Amino acid sequence: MNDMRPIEPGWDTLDALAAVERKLLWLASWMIHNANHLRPNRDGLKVGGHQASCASVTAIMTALYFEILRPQDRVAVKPHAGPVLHAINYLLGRQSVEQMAGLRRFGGAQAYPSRVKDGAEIDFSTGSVGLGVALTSFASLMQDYVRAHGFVDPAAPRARHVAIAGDAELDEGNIYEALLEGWKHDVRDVWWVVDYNRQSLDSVMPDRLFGRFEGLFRDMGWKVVSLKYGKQLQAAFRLPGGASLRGWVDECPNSTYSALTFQGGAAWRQAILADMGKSRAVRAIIDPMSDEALGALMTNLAGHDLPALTEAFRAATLSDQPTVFLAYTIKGMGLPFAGHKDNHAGMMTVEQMDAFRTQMKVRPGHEWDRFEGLDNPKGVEGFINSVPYAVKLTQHGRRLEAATIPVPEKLPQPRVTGRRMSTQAGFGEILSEIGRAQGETAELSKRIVTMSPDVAVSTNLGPWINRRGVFDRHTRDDVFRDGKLASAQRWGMNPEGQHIELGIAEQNLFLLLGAAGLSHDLNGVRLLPVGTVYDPFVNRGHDALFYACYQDARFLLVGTPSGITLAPEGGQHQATNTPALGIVQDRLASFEPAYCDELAILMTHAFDWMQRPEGSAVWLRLSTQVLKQPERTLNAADVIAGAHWVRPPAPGAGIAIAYQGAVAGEAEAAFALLAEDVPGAGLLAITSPDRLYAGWRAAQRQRRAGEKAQSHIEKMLAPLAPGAALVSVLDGHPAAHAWLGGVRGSRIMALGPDRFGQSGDITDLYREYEIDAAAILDACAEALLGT
Ligand SMILES: Cc1ncc(C[n+]2csc(CCOP(=O)(O)OP(=O)(O)O)c2C)c(N)n1
Ligand SMILES: [Mg+2]
Repeated sequence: MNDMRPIEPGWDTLDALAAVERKLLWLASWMIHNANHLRPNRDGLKVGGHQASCASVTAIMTALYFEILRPQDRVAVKPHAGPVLHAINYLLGRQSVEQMAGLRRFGGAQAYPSRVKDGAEIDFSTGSVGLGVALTSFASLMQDYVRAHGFVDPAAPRARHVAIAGDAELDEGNIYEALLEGWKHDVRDVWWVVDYNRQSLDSVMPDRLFGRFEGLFRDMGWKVVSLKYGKQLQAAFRLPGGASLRGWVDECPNSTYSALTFQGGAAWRQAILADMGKSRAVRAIIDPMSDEALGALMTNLAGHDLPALTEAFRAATLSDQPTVFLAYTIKGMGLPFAGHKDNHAGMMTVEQMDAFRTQMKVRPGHEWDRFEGLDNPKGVEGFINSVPYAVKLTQHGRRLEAATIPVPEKLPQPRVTGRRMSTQAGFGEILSEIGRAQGETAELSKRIVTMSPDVAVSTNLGPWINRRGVFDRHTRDDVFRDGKLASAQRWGMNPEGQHIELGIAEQNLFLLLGAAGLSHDLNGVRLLPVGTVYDPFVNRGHDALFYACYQDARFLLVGTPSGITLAPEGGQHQATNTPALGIVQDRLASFEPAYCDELAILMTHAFDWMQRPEGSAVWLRLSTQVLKQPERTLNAADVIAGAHWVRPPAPGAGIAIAYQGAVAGEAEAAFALLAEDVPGAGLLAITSPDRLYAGWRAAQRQRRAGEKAQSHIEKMLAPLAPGAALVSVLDGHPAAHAWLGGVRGSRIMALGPDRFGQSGDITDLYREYEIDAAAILDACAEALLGT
């Protein structure tokens, strides 16, 4: 027991924890009840909430938050236990009644914990099951990273990264990808506490699963702590006849156990007697018990047993080995639908809530009072005020602060003018130059951390890695280099390395980018994470990318190569949807430069934008298409805003060609011919349909609010005649550009592959998918003729 806590005589920590548990169960249930029954409902839609899922995990969260966790620890809470987390923060004085009463309402507490919308007390957002759990492992890896690089005070206590997981989350494949990657990186200080209620949304889980989980985790180097029976049941098992009783419960199928729990003590008695009625010893245990006491005994699982939970957690704090706790629980514990298989979204009726209120000794009108109905309110208050976890980390609560890293106005870059090269090669060269860590870029260089799912070499990260090394907690030699075997890659691994190697699991890339991209908040250390991936395989990790953006993680994603321009590679490597994804993804600014001068501007911008409070993550879509690099001076602001004129149109011009990315050469060739017939025509380079669209929407909003505003695309297109023709082209689905026609009512011909690609050379593929110079010219003719 923690002797330091001010507990009154005759009252110990466990009493206080039990009171807190009771309060949390009440508050979480009431929050959901209030949202569904007591607020006006304007649209007739069920508001929802998960009282059973909350009840299932209340004791676990009580033990963790009020006894075990320390301020530096970071926690991902299963999404549908959000109300318990809000109630915890309320008891700790960090959540308001208004927010709780506003659960699931616009501006109120979010349905599922959200860093961005709920604020500084939420360490990790959750919602898409499985991802929050896995994120803890990557956050722990990043803790090792910032410590190994000397970015934090070595004396500062290490954080434990804890996921409070639903058992159905273990069905998500990304969990196992993360386990494997975590094993490779020898992660530590991770706990996954599984609320093992053996129920998901639809059903009760097969019994045989349990053994599988244990084995899987052990194989990955984890410690497995099975928390099955509470102290009361353990004591009963020690009595004569106890072994038979234990054998019976052990063998009891999950579905029968759930059903008996729902039915209660009499049903338990009947079932036990039916199987073991002849055993005098068993009868000696159960006969003297009331139905209620028997029901309580049989449902005394360790996941609801504060002594068992605190004991196990405390023991585990002695080691940094990753540990999974399989805590047996009952979904809906303590509520009328405990154990019922349909209880996932089940809710107490008004009558049931009234009875529950009486049971909790809460007076009507005092439902939100922090200590209402508790036998020892002063004692509980004193206890809560001494909770170790509750120490604020900064004036912003749990959110740390990190200074921004200065970004030079111009990044060091190789001379590209006149060279024939691709944006992918340009990216590799610029990063490699930064990797020299000289002059103005010294600090920037130190804060960049790169990562890639087994495509570091093929996305041109190699030269950077040669300079900066591969990160590993342990120093590992480069056998090839030591053996003097020729290789372009000189990759020893050591704690100073700045590239994190990942296996081919794109979800892991995005989870790691997510964790690294929150390092300023979580570790108080500003990092500039850069992840590379083949552009089509962004799709493979898209939910985790979405998740990283939802948390407002800051990183630079480089998708390369992309589109049908990776021609012979063909097949499923050609994704046309990524430019559209870049437009629709919130908190991700997406760009596609055609030339390396644009790329350099955009990389500089990205490192700055990632660090701004109003900024976001950045996505660069690059290509292996080799283009002769132009000699010119660009207006950086235009490139960043999303478009610049390569050949401005004559005032009142009737047509312009707009291109994006790798098809620049085709557009230029078509333009040269067009300009012979239509001398005033314009050629527009689009570097970001995403920024253009966002800017257009913002200007519309401003104008609706009565302000004067002109977006960048409106400004760019202004010289054209009203109703002028626009021909746009990109190596991606043309929907990314089709909206441009709406800006000034232009007739638009939007070109781009809208079918699955295939192998071929660029000439054949551009012709087949109608993005070559001839197709662009045809579209110009069509647009001008107006047919
Ligand atoms: C990726 C994803 N798929 C589906 C859902 C919908 N969903 C929410 S909770 C849930 C089941 C959760 O079961 P479990 O994790 O065992 O939690 P419990 O409520 O039993 O504690 C599902 C399928 C989701 N949130 N995320
Ligand atoms: Mg479950």
